[in-house]
Amino acid sequence: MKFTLRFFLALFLFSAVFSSCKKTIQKEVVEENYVAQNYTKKEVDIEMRDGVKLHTTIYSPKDASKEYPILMQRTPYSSRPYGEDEFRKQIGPNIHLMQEGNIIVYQDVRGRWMSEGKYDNMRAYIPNKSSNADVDESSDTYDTIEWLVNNVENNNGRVGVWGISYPGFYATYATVDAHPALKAASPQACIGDFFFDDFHHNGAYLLSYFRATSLFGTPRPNNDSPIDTAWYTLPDIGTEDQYQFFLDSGSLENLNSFFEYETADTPKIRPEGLTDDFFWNELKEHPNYDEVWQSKGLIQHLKNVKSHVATMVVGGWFDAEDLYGPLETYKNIEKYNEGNYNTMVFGPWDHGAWARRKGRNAVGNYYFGDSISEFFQKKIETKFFNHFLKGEGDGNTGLPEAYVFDSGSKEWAALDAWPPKQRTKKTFFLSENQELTEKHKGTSEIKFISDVKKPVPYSEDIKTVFTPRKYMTDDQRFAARRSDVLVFETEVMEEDFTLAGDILAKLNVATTGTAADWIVKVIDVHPDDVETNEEMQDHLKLSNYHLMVRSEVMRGRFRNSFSEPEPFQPNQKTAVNIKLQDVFHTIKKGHKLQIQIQSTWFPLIDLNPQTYVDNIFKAKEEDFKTQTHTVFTDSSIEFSVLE
Ligand code: PG9
Repeated sequence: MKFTLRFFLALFLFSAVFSSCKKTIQKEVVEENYVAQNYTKKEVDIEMRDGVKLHTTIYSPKDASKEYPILMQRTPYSSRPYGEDEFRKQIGPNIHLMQEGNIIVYQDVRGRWMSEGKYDNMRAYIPNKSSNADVDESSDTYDTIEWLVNNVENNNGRVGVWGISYPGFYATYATVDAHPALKAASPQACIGDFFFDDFHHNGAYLLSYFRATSLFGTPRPNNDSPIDTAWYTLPDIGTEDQYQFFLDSGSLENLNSFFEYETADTPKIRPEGLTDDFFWNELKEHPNYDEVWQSKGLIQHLKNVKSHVATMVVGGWFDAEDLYGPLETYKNIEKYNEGNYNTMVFGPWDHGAWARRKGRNAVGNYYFGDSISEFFQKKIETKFFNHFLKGEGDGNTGLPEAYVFDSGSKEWAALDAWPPKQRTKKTFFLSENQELTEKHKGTSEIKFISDVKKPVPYSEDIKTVFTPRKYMTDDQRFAARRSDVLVFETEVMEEDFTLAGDILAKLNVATTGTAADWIVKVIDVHPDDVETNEEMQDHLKLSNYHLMVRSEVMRGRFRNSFSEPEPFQPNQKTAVNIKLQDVFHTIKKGHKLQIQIQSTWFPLIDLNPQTYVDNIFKAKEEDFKTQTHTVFTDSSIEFSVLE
């Protein structure tokens, strides 16, 4: 395998830096009440241009002998604790930025918690604002920054924003029509579009997000006025066995009762004309990628990010919640804003793990190494903010365009582009004897029964969770041994084979029904004698471990358009293309590359009735039918491979 010298050198240099850092980054311990000892706290209600006041908490270093930048997070999850004598245990993006001293600000976004106004889930951006009544998260951020730089003592006039997940969405939003004082933004695992992040994947509804729905769909009681305690409750399905519960529940219509507001005399305010949770309503009344979802997508508005805003987009290769968002955010800022400082950092993390300090970095059963998050916090994130907010670093951050962790070789790489320029497309074909080969060995048909009474579990370990995370690195042998999961794998790799970038599955399929979902999983099959980490418990030994590296679903009705769904014609060979999100993973010498194809993935996603109905949220029990599906072996999968 030929690497360009530059890449190899970069890899060597950064491996040396990373391994030396690994030795030096001990788990710094922060005193229990560090924040209270070193910061003062102030809570203010900042008036927006339309008069609505947003509750804002300001932590300022007690050392008033110097000026500090402002680091802000806007959040729907509360800036609590409330009360100027109540302090968070830790503030800011990481402990280094907290200990060095920065003015740290948290704000409840409009309509949430102690802020006034009407909440709007993923509030749509208003491009041509014509009056002070035209407000969105961009104008709220602008007005907030304007107030902060003019009213907070000892600030140096430079503002940074950061946030993970939904707060990451608000961090991205800050870069749109940005305030001139905004100099650095780090959207992390940032939601880009709820039709491709979190609640949907390519049109399939994530049933596993069911309980999280009420987090955003329950309006505050008491006429929507500010409140400092949680007013919503997550539905209690009464069992840990989420698979059986949802299988027994049948049609999604049978779940409505979890979201109906109590009787009229409860304190909850019924939104106009709604009998149940307005987000559950939105999900079930808008099954297609229509104006409701399109208007809320933020990626489309990243075409004019001002060059005074440096961006560092952060994500985890094994983030089950938001992968589309950070990848599309980085790529669109890069594509439409030439000359901006825009970089990305992607590591072997699940949702938000880079902000935690656990020492040992693992996702579910799979271990990637020690102090990876700590290395990111100290050597990447802190350098980024200190350069743009405090002018540190000799003229640059010293950071690469793309700081990406190879989850197969378990090493960082510093690349000058993502996806890497030194990559080529390699296409593999399926064959009836379960081979995955670069040579097409003729077209045959492989059939399997897709039984709606026995859908393929998405994991061997399905618990009732807020949102599923650990399955992203689960061993897929349990699925490989089912007759409704097709398996195709290469010979043992004779040399390292590095996947770097997106993956495109080009399936040719048919069904006896008129609707079907198609799921593709990319798997790194470990050899029987693979080295195992001595710390690992026996059940986590990696001998023949089938590590899921990437997975994705395409709800077949959306194969040609997410807005205009269409049925399958029974028994008609049909093309279904599925784009799988980027990976950076070396299939090491001695391992095998495997593909699994299936049609159910339960209850990660809802069950497709396999009979075409306009809205699956309203499917009837009789619509759910077991069907026979066919995969033609002229289907192929195209990988981006490092040269
Ligand atoms: N994107 C994450 C999420 C959104 C909605 C429901 C559940 C999770 C997050 O903001 O954490």
